[in-house]
Amino acid sequence: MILQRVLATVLAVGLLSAGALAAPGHKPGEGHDHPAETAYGKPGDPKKPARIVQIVMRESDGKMLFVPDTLKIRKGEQVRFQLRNNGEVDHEFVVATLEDNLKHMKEMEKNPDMEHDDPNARRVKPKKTAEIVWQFTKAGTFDFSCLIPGHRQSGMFGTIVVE
Ligand SMILES: [Cu+2]
Repeated sequence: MILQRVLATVLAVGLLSAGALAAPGHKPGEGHDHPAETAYGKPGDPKKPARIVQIVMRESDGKMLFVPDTLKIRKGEQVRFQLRNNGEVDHEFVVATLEDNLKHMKEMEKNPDMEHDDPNARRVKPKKTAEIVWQFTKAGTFDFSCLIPGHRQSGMFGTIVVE
């Protein structure tokens, strides 16, 4: 009977999925064991020691800026970015490759209300603070930017040299 065969298949598939869920290291509801490694490093471990780098976001005379806007980091170093928005409007801190950030900036221009929930990005309200812990596992020159439309063009970007 066709119906019986279909039921048998559904049952078999059901058992396979249950087996996959029970596989070691992939317990349902648990976080991912291996944070995504990117070209510019990976999400840090907040429980491990980190170098503290304070970054202020603000506006000044029609410009928008990060202070400081150049950082030197040792390869392998974990950094706790302490972000503080001293400005009058929302700002973002997004660390990535320059290429990724420029691409992302174009997407934000098309979709200004885009919300981020990424380990490499934080949005900070005026007079508020936020943190990102990031480990720079690869040498290179990377970018940090505010990708709210118009902000990067107003000067809101910086450079991270990892060596
Ligand atoms: Cu901004």
